[in-house]
Amino acid sequence: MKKRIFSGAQPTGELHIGNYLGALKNWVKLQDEYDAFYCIVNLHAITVPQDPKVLRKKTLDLARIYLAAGVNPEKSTIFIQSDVAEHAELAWVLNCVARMGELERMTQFKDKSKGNAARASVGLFDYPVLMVSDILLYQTDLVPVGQDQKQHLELTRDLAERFNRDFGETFVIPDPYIPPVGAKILSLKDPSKKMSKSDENLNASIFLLDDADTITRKIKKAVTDSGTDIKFDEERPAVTNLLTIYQLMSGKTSEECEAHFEGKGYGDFKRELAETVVEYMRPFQEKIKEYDDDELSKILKSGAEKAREIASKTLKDVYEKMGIK
Ligand code: ATP
Ligand code: LTN
Repeated sequence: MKKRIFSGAQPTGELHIGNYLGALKNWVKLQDEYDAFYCIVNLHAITVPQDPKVLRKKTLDLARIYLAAGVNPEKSTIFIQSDVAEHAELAWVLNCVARMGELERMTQFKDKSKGNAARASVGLFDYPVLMVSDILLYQTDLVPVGQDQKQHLELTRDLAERFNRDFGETFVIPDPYIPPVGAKILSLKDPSKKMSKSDENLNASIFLLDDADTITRKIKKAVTDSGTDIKFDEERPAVTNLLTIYQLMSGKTSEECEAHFEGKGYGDFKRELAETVVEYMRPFQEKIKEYDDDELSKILKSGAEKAREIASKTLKDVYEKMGIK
């Protein structure tokens, strides 16, 4: 029996190369070896206000992005979170297992509520519990995510262990899969922050659908550090970030990257980086046009059926163990 993977992304904003290098790329790589479930987490999206029309469109667009990135519906199950009601049901149960103090420590909530918890939705506070439910419903072994989700994975393990202890063996305890390189691609404008979909500065991120001129312009305007060497160096996060993008997209080792740019200036480096990013994204950008709405609906419908089969078994077991059913 293959081990199982679960991961998801929110159908909000525009996906950027951070989402791709930190998560999606690994989803594609791991789908051969694992029984993979990739979810479009639209119930997570509404933890902050969304325009209903835009949300509906973005949900289908994100399915198209998964497919164009190389997630193969013959190998992996692709589905929309709200099509499987068990996600919300298990979240309620786990709300009764999670503790306020645990959720209060979540740094994503602190960031996304901008320190003003009183004005944030209860859903935003509870966001991690829904994520825990996504993962545990499928008896997941491995969760490929970027660095920013590490704390949520720790919570997942804690809640699973607590439930198993209190009610008997029920959930598999999942491991995070955080890639050694690319787990935190930084903003092109401020290397103290990660590249983020919700960044107001559109020049801080390279979006998956940016055209060649836009990519080239954004890289040209990206901030750099003092000094001129093009080397990996923790003290020089901006250049290290650009080199990391180059490394992942060129397929070279870090030593090869440094050797390649030895003696060259930022101008040459940025020009070559832009060409590399444009070429790397080209097949994805061509493929995304291939899927029409009918084909997508079929894939998502059969994905939801497959997901529901597993999710309903887990929820039934949970309810029986708790004396609900
Ligand atoms: P935002 O960029 O607004 O914080 P998000 O992280 O909520 O968006 P999702 O679409 O839910 O976006 O994330 C999808 C995946 O991309 C997650 O696994 C997340 O860890 C990963 N990811 C997000 N930003 C980065 C980044 N800058 N570098 C690497 N991985 C990232
Ligand atoms: N919180 C994640 C998205 C997400 C997720 C999941 C990732 C929701 N449920 C389950 C992995 C597994 C984020 O990236 N913002």
